Amino acid sequence: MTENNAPTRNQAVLKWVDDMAKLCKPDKIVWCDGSEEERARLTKECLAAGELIELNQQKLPGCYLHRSDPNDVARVEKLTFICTKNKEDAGPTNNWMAPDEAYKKARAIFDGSMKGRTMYVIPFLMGLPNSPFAKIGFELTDSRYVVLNMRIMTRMGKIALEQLGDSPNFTKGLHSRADLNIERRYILHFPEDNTIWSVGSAYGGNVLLGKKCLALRIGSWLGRKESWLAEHMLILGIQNPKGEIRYVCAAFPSQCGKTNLAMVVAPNALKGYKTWTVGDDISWLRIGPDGKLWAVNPEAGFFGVAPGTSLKTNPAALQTVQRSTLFTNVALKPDGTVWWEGLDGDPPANCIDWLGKPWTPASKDKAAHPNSRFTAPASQCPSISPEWENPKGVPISAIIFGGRRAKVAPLVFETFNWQHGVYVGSTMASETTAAAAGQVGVVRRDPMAMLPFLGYHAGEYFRHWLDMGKKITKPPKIFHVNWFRTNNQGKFIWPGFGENLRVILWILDRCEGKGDALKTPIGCVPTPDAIATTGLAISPETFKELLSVNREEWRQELELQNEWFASIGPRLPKELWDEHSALAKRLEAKPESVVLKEG
Ligand code: OXD
Ligand code: MN
Repeated sequence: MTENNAPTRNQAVLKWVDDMAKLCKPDKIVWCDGSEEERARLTKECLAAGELIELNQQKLPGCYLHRSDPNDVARVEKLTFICTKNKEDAGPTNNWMAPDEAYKKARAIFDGSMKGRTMYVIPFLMGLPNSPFAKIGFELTDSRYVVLNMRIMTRMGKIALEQLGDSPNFTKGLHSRADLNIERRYILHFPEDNTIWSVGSAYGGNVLLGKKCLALRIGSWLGRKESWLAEHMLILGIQNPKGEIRYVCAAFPSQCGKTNLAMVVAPNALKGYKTWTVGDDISWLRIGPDGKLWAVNPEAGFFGVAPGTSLKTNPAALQTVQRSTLFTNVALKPDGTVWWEGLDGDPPANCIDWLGKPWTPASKDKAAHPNSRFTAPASQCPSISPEWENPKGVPISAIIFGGRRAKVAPLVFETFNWQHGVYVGSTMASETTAAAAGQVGVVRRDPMAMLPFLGYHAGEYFRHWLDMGKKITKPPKIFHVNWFRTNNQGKFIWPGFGENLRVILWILDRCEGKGDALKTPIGCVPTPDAIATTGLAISPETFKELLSVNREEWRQELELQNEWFASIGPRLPKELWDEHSALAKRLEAKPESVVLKEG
């Protein structure tokens, strides 16, 4: 048994660690405590082993660069499985493997995979200590890089052990790099066993098991069981000139600017407004005693996409990553600082690219990988909310679903009620991005931005959302936004970034029974003057185009939604088909032009 040097007497933990050690056969087992001493020791070992490169410590104190294996740079959805006893329970949107087969396949790869290596035991907490939202997980890993990342992304060590006490109630995560062979790579979730096995990868989204695996896939399963929601949503606080703060949650597919919106800065034209970051990727939502929906960010750090992050797009993120940050697959400049495409200023005259090769602006490949990342403590963010560690969470006024659509979806619309909002979330669509391996630019349905992160059947997930709606006595309003609408030349017509706040202010007005809106078949859009446009170089015609709802495009959209709903099968709630038919009817009805003053 591993008991001797273990900082816990929890028998369930000790037995499981022992069993996993027998399988993986590490030379040594180290229990992580999350201390500064541990960070310094592991960093030193990583530097000696070439797993980290020290960056310029004057300019970027506590910052290091990691280069991953070139075949291991993104989440691999085709190797990600939900392993439920019944295939039907994983649903049509997930890869499924029978638990026995999955354990057997992975066991063969884990067997002896840690020989000559150390197994690190990471106890971690997702959420805040003493919070009804908190969940405890363990990750056993043979990667120091994983330990260092988990230290930033979660609350790890003693704090998690204390919270767990003697309880056998924890998520069992096992990870080994094994031989980093894509043919022997699996990301396996066993929701019925509260277990995650990830093998053959070292990329964050596949191996930082607290994040997508626990907080979303296993989290969504637990959420259904325990009546809460685990969602792929940022949490943002908006303070008005009177000092009142309202919070919104927003779901966008990967690489559609969630981190940027979570740290958005009010443009000069919106004097007196201030924004507060609570979370940039994941929300756990529960019904509070007041009947409202309350959200917590279960993470402690940001695992953000570097390319495109600049003073223009996200000054707060740039400030956040100036210290104690791990960079993965970005370019290295001669002065020991980092660079990526989209960073302010000219590209460096020369640097070392993410593969470790010399690069100049004449090189045809990118210097930083399009999915290169920074891992940084959330506490370093200049806009971090004073409430971000409140164990109760923050009350949510609005839920925003955001697709990435060149046409069809207007800049913003308000749904008619919770059920209609769930329908809009369930039919969200977007183009694929570089966060996941595979083709980029293909339109796919991404319900609630959860397609790659659902821990169970999509139809039942929608049912769970509908059921939650019946229990929330003071539900947030649900909206849909699309920052990505283009004109006929294919150019974006909305400036995005800080200006998105103008749209959010209209959303908040609507939540308070203010803000003018026009009822259309798809929902309520702002009247042309309901969104502040002072200081925006947008013509009234363009603004009209941004808010327009084209009935013919929506009829075609309905056809596509038909196929999508049909693909979910009989577990798709009837209410969503009803919403689909109701929209079809509204599209056929005579155009209305009712201006609604009331929210
Ligand atoms: C992420 C993702 O890394 O959504 O957050 O892929
Ligand atoms: Mn994400």
